[in-house]
Amino acid sequence: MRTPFRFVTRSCKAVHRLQQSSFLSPISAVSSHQRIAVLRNTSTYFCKEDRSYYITTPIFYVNASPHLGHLYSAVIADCLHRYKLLQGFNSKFATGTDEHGLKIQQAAEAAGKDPLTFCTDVSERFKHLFNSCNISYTDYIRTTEQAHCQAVKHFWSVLCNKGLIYKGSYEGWYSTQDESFLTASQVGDAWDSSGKEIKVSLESGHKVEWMKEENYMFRLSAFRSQLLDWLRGNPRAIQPERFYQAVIQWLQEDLPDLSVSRQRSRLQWGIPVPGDAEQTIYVWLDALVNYLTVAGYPDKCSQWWNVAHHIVGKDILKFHAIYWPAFLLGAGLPLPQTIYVHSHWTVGGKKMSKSLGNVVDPLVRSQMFTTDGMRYFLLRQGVPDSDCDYTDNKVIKLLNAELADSLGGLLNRCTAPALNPAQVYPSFCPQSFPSQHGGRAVVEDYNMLDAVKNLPAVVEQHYESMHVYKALEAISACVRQTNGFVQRHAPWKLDRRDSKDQHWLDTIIHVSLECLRIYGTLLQPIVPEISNKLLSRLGVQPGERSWVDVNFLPRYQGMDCPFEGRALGSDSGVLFSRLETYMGLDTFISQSTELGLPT
Ligand code: ME8
Repeated sequence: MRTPFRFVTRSCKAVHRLQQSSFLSPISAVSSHQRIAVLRNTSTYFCKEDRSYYITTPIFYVNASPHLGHLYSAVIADCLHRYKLLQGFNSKFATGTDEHGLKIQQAAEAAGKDPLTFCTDVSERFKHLFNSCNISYTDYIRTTEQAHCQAVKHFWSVLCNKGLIYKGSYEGWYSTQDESFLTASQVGDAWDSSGKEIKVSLESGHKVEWMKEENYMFRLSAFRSQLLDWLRGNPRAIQPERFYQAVIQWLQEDLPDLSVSRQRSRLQWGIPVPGDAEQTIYVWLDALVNYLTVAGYPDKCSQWWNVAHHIVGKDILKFHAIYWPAFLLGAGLPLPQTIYVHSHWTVGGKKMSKSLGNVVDPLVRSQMFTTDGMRYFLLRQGVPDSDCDYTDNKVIKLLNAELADSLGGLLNRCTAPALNPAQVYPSFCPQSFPSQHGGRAVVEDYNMLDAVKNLPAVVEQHYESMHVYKALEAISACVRQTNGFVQRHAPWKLDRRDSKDQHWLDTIIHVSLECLRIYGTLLQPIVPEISNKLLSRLGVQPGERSWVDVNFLPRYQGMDCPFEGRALGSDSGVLFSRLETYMGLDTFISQSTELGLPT
């Protein structure tokens, strides 16, 4: 769903004054919880009913601890949620854990724990990771909660009453690791570690087993043309485009009815089929309904359900783009607005997985590189269309170049007492930087102004299509241009005793601070702590940080600038400390263990 920016701006302006007067708190670093509260309050001033937004991550299996890939999905969703709040939307953001099914039943058995205790332990680990990384979810759902079990039972009964579920028998391949039924064409040969021939899923590489069971089937085959109609009528429903095409392709192939239950004798850890205690509801049907549970289903849920957007990894596209919409069509409910699909993080070219032993622990990395550092890295390097290989060295190089040197260096230069002894947002002098050429500015400076002026629209477009890396690329290019501007005019060489030089010096700093204000505002969804530090240092109040405040350099257009002449905020140290490459990972992990940090 694209939001017309002009509409947002106008609808927000009327209440903007209200917000300004309600945020007169002194400028100091604002805690992340306070900031989210401010954003929320801000939204309620100018939120209309129809400006709701609902974003979800997959709910994660609790068979193992979270890894970097899980954090990646959560960071993307958090970024879109924060961005929507900045735009004045009333945004709901759900994440959580998927706790039923054979895979979890077996993992709990292997751990020698009762399933619920096992699920609670691992679910808490996910929650702890997300809280530590400033994932500002509004809802954390666990599929073992009562409200969810009721919602699933209700959903099942609706499908049943519509004649879409029938008792049948399934004979075919099943992957417990993927909790997925597979057709013969989706299965291939492989050898396990002992050299024994096994069958595996061609897509995931996980082992499959032949099963033959009496169970309930869903009439999936009846939905092929409705699904194709939906997709053809909504070409942006699945993004990026290559995944949309993949789903269209799948829908041209075989689409057999889907088994939606397992025999209770095999699977006890799940929700019983209403009216048949011998069967347990298939874990994917159970799990997908979580998105409705959070929206309020089976009670009134349209406020959220009509504006739902899912973030998913490419491994679970089929479940979200075929099974889920078919279930929803069957239940007579609207389909999600967008399914944003992302690719995988690999290590040494292989998908991170516990069985391969190549998982990257996101908690350890966010302690090493800071939470914002990790968030920035994941969103700057993660490309939805293709897999991305993770190394610590890439993180160090990127963060040193873009956060420490480029952005941090710019802030430091423009606020250092040597260049800015009065510690204010200095005045802009139109004669030094006139809108017609003729002052001291050169053509590259005008190009920079154009780029920064257009930046919010560019960033908005990329955030809307989940190409966050492109938004960050654009911001980073502008930061480099602003550094070039300062370097080119070397304000430290100007003579303060000469009034023209003094005006030009002030103008250079004013323009650079304006650039920084725009970068800080646009970066809030990505690096909330760094942005807060930056904006606080510039003296930008919490109520002056939303999307309506990204009007760049009003003095250049002959308008007033509310920041001109204002005292800067206090200096709370470097924006982002350079990371040292000598800090070896092994050393860090052993230190964390000694300190009792969870690894
Ligand atoms: O599939 N790179 O849960 P799950 C990027 N419970 N993202 C990754 C990743 C990687 N290497 N590995 C995992 C399930 N992910 C079901 C979902 S939803 C109703 C039920 C992310 O714990 C990515 O989002 O296996 C992927 O789709 C999800 O974690 C799978 O998590």
